[in-house]
Amino acid sequence: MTHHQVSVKSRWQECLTFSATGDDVSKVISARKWADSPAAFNLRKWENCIMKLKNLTRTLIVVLLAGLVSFGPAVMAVGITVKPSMMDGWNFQLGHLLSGTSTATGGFSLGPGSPPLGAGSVHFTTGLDGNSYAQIRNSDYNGQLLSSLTALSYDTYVAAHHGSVAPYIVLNVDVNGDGVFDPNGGIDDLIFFEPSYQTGQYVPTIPAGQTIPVQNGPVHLSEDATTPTVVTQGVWQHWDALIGGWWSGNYGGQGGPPLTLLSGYLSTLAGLGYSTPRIINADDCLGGVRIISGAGAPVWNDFDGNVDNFTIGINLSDTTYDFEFENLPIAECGVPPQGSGCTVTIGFWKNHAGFTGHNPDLITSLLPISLGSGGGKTIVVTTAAQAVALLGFKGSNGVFDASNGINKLYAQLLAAKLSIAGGADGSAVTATIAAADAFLATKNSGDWKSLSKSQKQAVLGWMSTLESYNSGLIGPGHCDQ
Ligand SMILES: [Ca+2]
Ligand SMILES: [Ca+2]
Repeated sequence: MTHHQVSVKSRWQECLTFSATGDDVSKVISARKWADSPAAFNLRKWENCIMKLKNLTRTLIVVLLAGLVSFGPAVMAVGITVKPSMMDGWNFQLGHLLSGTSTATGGFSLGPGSPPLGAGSVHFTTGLDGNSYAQIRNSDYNGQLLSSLTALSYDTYVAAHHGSVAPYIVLNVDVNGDGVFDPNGGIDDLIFFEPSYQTGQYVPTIPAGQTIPVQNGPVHLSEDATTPTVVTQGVWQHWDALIGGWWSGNYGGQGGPPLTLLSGYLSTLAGLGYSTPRIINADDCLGGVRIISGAGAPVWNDFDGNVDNFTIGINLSDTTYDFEFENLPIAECGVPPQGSGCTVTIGFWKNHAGFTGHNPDLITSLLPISLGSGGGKTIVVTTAAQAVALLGFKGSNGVFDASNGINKLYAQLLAAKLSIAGGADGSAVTATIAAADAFLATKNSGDWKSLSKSQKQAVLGWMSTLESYNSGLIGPGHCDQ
């Protein structure tokens, strides 16, 4: 590890020679707040310095993730695995640009291919309507100065797209630093780093004269032959947003280019008297650091892609997020993950099947699930849509009837099995499930009216026990508690 530390020190010495202020890291960092004293600091040299440090930082992260502890005196690097049971400040959000019905999905998947870290990644699809969007947002960076960013990078994989789009980064910016986020008031802002614009071909810039580096070049024609691009389908690509081209929602962008470097953006804002723009959350669930796909038909129609290896550095303290698949439902913001062993009700599952505007599909990854112990009239649930129908008392014949006890048993049994598949302890209902499954192997919704009184009581008894389990009265407890 010693040579890493030496390397860090030597790189720091390089940076320090560019510093007008002195001999330790904190002074260099404070010097980067160049907007406060621009005459005292050479920004371009600082950026070159940071770029060199970034390469070293990446090396340190790899070492750290390999299980070896190696901290230099200045650069700190931490690796965090993000998965349903440990979201670590991240939340998914699905929606639609024009407040329509979202066809997007967001979650974790294995692969595709060999992700840059681990075995899995965040998976986004937009569906038929490319104005839909799926994003994952982190709320741990609220209040951080944009000028304190010393790393910002990630990897994308595009399985299907039109033209050249790939998952992009959005930062919520509190331009006037008043702690209130008001992008629609014309002062606060959203800024966008989009891989599709990293071709080096977008001129002029704002302010004029900036050089936006080509990333993942050379520029080539997109797979559908419509667009000069650096985004390539079917491979993992690394993007460095810290040195890349951004566009601003309120300060010169046109829903896309003209582009600016982050340093140029800070310069633009400083020229307007805003010297301390900060990252800001929209609320606790809607973090100010965002990775998103969609929100722009038609180029985002039918998009399918992934994100992994997101690194954000604040004052040379880097955090790298490794997104990983886990066969567990993804918690809503503020709700404990079901992977902790809790249960949820049929209503929760109906609203987390991918058909409501803002919630991800938590069901499909838990299927197939059998209602019945096999053969005969056993139902095998293989799709989220089929699950929603059964959870909604439509029974084996697809006809809504909440007075049919077997329909109600299907709903409670399926909800219980989904919770158990998601990690909840099912021992409190093992016997109930076995009895219900044996019964449902030979009976379905059409048999309800012909059942004997004792058979109906048995069905309603199983249903009631499973309802108690799903609502947390028995078993491991409901996830809201
Ligand atoms: Ca503000
Ligand atoms: Ca990963």
